Amino acid sequence: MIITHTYVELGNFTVTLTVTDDDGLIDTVSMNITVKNSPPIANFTFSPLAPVVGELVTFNGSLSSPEGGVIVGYYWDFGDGANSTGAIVSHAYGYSDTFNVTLTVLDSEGLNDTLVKQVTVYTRNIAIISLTPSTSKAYAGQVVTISVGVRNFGNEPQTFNVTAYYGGDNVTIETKRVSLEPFETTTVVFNWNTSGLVYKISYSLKAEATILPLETDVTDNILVNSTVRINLLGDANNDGVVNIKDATLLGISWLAREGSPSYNEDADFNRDKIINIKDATLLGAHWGERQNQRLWCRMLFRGVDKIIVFFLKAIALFLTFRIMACLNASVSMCQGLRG
Ligand SMILES: [Ca+2]
Ligand SMILES: [Ca+2]
Ligand SMILES: [Ca+2]
Ligand SMILES: [Ca+2]
Repeated sequence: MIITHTYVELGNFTVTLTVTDDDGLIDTVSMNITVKNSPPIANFTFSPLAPVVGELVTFNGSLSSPEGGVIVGYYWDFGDGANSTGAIVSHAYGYSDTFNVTLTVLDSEGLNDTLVKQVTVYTRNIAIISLTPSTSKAYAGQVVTISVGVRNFGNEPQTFNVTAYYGGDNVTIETKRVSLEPFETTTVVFNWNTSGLVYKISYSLKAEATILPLETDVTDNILVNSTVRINLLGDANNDGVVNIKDATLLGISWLAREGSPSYNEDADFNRDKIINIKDATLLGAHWGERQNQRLWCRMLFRGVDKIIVFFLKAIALFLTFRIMACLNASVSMCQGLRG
């Protein structure tokens, strides 16, 4: 037969078992037992399991067991010099490291227990570290490549967007998805088509990485750097007009390749690193163009051209008729004289 009994007081007790059989015979056995307090068992969980710097971590010690009595105190040491009390507490770490978190529980019987767990706190920080265009002077229509250096300064992998912009109004060039391992650096290349941009204006370039939740440093996610000036195609001396001066510069650098002393990048209109007939053709195609020349102005000039040509043709036609009339008259006069 099995029975249970709960002692309500501490101390030494003698337990006696007496058994009687069906012949009426009896036997007895005694044992001493000591009733004493049991220490509590400390236990806790924390969330999130992989926190980042600045993130609030919740520690829950209510899983601890008093093993007799009740728990009357929870004492926390977060491992970074900070402390707290209470069954459920929160703490944010100010830097990245692996911390020993200690929970000590005290029960109503005056006994205690301690448990240590390690919490690794991560840094979340990505940054744009460089921004370099392929040229500082581009002809409208030229594709400028922009190399953007991106680094993960954090110790956890990250995937995020990087966008390149131009101009004060932040016109988007391209957005690209980037994945980086901890402390990895990469270069992202953007292609900027400058077609339709206004001449003689310097456009600033900007690259921006999306801000991650709880990112440590957000100021380094944006980099504004470098300006690219848009020039008039054919304007080798950058004076805003395509004329004989530009043709002269082209002639001076004729057949020069990049690296040679006579090579002039500004006369290499197609940017193929050699100055030749292709550049001369481009210069010819834009001959006479002016920077900032308004469209109505160009139309007007073209209109005036046509009117002048019309008048010249009319004058030529008139003179032709006059000459023919004169010739006819001369012929008639000669025939009259012969007659
Ligand atoms: Ca206890
Ligand atoms: Ca950052
Ligand atoms: Ca010029
Ligand atoms: Ca060329």
